[in-house]
Amino acid sequence: LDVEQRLRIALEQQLLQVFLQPKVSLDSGIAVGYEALLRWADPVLGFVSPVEFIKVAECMGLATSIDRYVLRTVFKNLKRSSEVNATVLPIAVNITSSHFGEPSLVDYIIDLSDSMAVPLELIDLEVTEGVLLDMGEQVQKNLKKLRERGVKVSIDDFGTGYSSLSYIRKLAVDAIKIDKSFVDDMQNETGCQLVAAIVAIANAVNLDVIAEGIEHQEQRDTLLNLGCRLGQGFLYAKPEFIETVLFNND
Ligand code: G
Ligand code: G
Ligand code: MN
Ligand code: NA
Repeated sequence: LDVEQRLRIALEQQLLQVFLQPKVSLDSGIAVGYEALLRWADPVLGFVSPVEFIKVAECMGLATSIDRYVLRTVFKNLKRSSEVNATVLPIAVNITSSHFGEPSLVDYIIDLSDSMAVPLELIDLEVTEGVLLDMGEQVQKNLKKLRERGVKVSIDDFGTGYSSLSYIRKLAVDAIKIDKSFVDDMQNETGCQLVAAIVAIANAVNLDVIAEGIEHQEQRDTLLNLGCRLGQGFLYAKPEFIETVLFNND
C-alpha cells in the first residue's frame, strides 16, 4: 500500500528489474546500442511506472542508490556478455538530475569499469534537461571527466523542458534525444517542421540526434528524410529483460 515502504524493500530484495530497448540505425534497422529502463512489478502494489517511483525515490533520497543499482546490473551483464558474445554494444543508463551533480558519480562509474574490466566506452549516460537548468560547477566537472574517459552523454526528453541552445553548447554533450511527443506530432505539418529544425540544429553543432518513441514506418521514413539517423521505439523493439536481450539471441 505504501509506495515508499515497498520501494525500500524492492531495492533491498532486488525486485527492480533492468530492461533494455535497442537504439537502432534508422537506415538499416540494426541495433547500435541499448537503453536501460527499470521495471518494477511489486508483489503487493503490482506494476509501478518508473515515472512514479523515480519521483518517490528522489523525495526519499534514494535516487542515487537506484541509479547505482542499475549501473552495477548493467556492468555485470556487460562483463558476462563480453565473455560469451562476439559483439558487445554500449548501454545507456538514465541518471537522475540530482545524482548528476554529485562528486561521487564519476569515481563510482570508473571503479565499476575497473573492477569488472568493462571499458567505459560501453557505458553511455542519459540526463534530462533539468540538469541544464541547474548547471552547477560539479555538473560541468562530471561531464568533462566522463567524456574524457569516453563515456557518451545524451540529453533525454529534449524539447520538453527549458532547453537552451547556449547551455547545450557549454555543456558539450554528445547527443540529444528527441522526445516522443515531437515524433507523435510529425503527423502535422508544423510538428514535422519542428522536428526538422531540431535535427538541423543538432547537425549544425555536431550532436548526434536520436528520435524516441518511433511506432510507425512512416515516422521512420520522415525522420530519415529530415537527416535523423538514429531511433528507438516499438516499431523496432519494446524494452525486454536484460538477460533475455543479451543472452537469448539465438
Ligand atoms: O520505460 P518507461 O517509458 O516507462 O520510462 C518512463 C520514464 O522513466 C522515462 O523518462 C525514463 O527515462 C524513466 N526511467 C526508466 N528507467 C529509469 C532508470 O533506471 N533511472 C532513471 N533515473 N529513470 C528511468
Ligand atoms: O524518457 P525516456 O526516454 O528515458 O523513456 C523512454 C520510455 O519510452 C521508456 O519507458 C520506454 O518504455 C518508452 N518507449 C520507448 N519506445 C516507445 C514507443 O515506441 N512507444 C511508446 N508508447 N513508448 C515507448
Ligand atoms: Mn532515457
Ligand atoms: Na526520453
